[in-house]
Amino acid sequence: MVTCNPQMTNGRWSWLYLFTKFDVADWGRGTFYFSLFTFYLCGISWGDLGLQDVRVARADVDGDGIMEVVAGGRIGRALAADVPRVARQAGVGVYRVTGELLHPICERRDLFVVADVAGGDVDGDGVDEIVVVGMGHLIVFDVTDGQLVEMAQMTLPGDWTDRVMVGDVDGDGRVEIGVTVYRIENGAEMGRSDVIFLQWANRRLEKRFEIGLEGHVGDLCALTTADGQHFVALEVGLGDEGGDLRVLSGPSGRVFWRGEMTKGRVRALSLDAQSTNLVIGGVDGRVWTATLSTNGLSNPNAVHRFLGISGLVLMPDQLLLFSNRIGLQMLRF
Ligand SMILES: [Ca+2]
Ligand SMILES: [Ca+2]
Ligand SMILES: [Ca+2]
Repeated sequence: MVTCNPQMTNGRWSWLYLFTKFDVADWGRGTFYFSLFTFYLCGISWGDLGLQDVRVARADVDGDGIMEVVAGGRIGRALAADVPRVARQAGVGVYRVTGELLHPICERRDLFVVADVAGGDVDGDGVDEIVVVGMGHLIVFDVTDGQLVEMAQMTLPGDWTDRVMVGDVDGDGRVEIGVTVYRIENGAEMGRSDVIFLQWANRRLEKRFEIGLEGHVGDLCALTTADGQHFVALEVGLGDEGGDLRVLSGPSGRVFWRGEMTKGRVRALSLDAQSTNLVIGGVDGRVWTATLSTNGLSNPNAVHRFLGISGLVLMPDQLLLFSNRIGLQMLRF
């Protein structure tokens, strides 16, 4: 059980950081360290990224083998859909996790829209880059001398670009950037998503392949089986209804596995994975885990209930959850 009081910092409401220790090695048995704990500590430390609707990812931006946290989101209040991109403000930052604190390494506050962030070694030099997507624009940032420096930018074939991932989904040993472009024709009930996969080649981003789906993609991430098969996992839904998880093969888009994973067709707008282990964040604040085997995904295992998840990221020994709806606090189990 977790209870937490909203807290006010610097005169504004902020979010809760939840740092949950668990043992990835125990995952297969569905056992998490934190499920064994009967006590918790609330409000241990404080911080404020100054962002709303925070999306998070992991990236080792200095190549020291330790993952940093990437966080991006809106600055200021939510604006109407017809407000142009250049009238908006957003930020992104890279943070070092030290104990239960996030320490900024570099931040930028001069972006227009950050709908989602991802991290990975886009150019294959052994150090991770940061990828940001929002309102039809994709930007790759390199961390150089403590600065987020723009390495590449691309205009996507549509403005409704909600999600981005970095991972090797075709098993060629190099990562792809996967980005969703959603479109709905005038008067149509159902829209369509194109997931466009890009790769760094000839010092620029080139389109490699595309997977088309009926419906809206809530989130996506790369996933592998223990025997080394590479897949992309994505949630598909429409409006408030979703939770349909699909595990697709790289370029072909062939469905390897498909199933309803949120116990009530709740949208899952946050997914993250490390190797075979998938975390699913529902819009109702529930979090599930599942493991990919050659038979597909295991039954979802409910691990936590939170309030209004905006983003989550699986770190080597922690699960970080972000929410707009609770004051900024850090929980340690
Ligand atoms: Ca690092
Ligand atoms: Ca790199
Ligand atoms: Ca690849």
